[in-house]
Amino acid sequence: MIVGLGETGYSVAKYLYAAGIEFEVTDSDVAPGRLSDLKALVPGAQLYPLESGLLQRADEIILSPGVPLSLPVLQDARSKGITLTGDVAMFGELARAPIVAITGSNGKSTVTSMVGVLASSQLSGVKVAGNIGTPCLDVLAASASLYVLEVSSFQLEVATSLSVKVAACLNLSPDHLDRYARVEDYYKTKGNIYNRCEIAVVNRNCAIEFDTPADATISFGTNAPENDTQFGLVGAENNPVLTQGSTELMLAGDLQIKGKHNVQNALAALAIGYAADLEMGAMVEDLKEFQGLAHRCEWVGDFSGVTYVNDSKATNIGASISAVEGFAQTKNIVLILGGEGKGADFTLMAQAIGDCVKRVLVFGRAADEIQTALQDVVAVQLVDSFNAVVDEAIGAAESGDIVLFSPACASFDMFENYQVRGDEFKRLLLEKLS
Ligand code: UMA
Ligand code: ADP
Repeated sequence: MIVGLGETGYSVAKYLYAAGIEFEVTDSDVAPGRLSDLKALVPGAQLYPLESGLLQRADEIILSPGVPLSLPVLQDARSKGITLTGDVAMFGELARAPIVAITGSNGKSTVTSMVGVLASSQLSGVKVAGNIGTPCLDVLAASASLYVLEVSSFQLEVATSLSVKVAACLNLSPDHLDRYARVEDYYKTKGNIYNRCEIAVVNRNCAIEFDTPADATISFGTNAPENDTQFGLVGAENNPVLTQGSTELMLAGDLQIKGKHNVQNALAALAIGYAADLEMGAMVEDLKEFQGLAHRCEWVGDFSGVTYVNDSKATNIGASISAVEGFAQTKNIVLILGGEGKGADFTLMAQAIGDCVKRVLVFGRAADEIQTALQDVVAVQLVDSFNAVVDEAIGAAESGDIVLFSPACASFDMFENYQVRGDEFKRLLLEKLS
């Protein structure tokens, strides 16, 4: 039984159909995104409503990540002994090439892409997939040499015994509090990445420690490394050297992607690549060329001395704090926040906002909540449409400032996803400024 017919559900359907395994599909929406594709794939395919009687007839239930395990219909099925699984867990059973699995609250897509690029320049048959956008079963191939998977906490709820060569949790900060009762539950779920790994890559600066293999744990962090199993930073704070043990690898300033968080992402990618047996010299040279991904602190343009940055992928407060900190030393910031708040505590942003943010513009469903949380530390202006928020930002910024769209919220209250939101931000800006 496939539950949820989005990208994951459709990918699972394609896999099962090709393997000749019978399945049914259920979704709480009557017209889910991939219904016409399913009907084209399987003549006569039916979509069923998500209800208990149906689920209890299943041999196995394959959940889409957006479907919470806590749904009573799923708990009922589990209590009847029916196995609940997901595409990542299935993939782990089926893959014949080593897997590198990357999770964390922020930086997953950046580091996954980096590792994909570094590995692809040294090996043929590297496949990059998972939460980054391509469901993992879509890249399952006999010719694969290495799988680099971005894995979300939602996927790790059911992928509790994923066998991987290298597992990494990049960092942890609060997110998805509309799904988890306590932030500790979210952190604990992230730790499932290490349950069956050969080599663990951990962040030395992360406050949460997981149980990882004592003789096969490699770490990265912002302090100096003590031995060859540690990656870290030495030298000047504004342009440190990325280092493994006592071996200097590269200057942070030689990276194309900017901000302290991206230096950490680069360290993580090198540590993961090292654990996956990639050659260090070639990795360092390739990393220097890495351009970064759209919607992650993406430079949109400079107009009348004002720099405009699209960070639409910042969908939680930890991401936006790191974006603000990345620009804090050089610019006055006009910060745009808002969208679907997912239960976050926005007062946690107050300290980072400090003196460097001159004005905050808020929009979307969480606007009131954010205004209440931050109005004692900064001027906060509530704006009632996305179009108007762009106008207000242009009006508020003076030469030398930066307009930073780093919303700290999910996009689903107003947009299909963060890409559509970021594209709309860029479109409106260019329309108004060029
Ligand atoms: N659905 C139900 N009942 C529910 C909830 C959802 O039936 O209670 C149905 C919806 O009606 C819809 C389908 O499930 O038809 C959607 O499934 P989904 O939400 O799992 O989304 P997919 O299209 O399968 O995409 C998922 C990931 N989405 C989520 O985890 C929410 C994608 O990550 C991922 O790229 C894709 O699988 C491939 O692995 C997106 C994401 O937002 C980018 N991830 C979160 C994040 O990064 O913060 C975790
Ligand atoms: P994810 O896939 O985990 O959402 P991305 O690589 O897409 O992460 O980056 C999303 C946003 O998170 C970026 O736009 C940036 O604001 C922030 N970010 C990226 N890397 C880090 C990091 N290592 N620590 C904190 N924030 C980060």
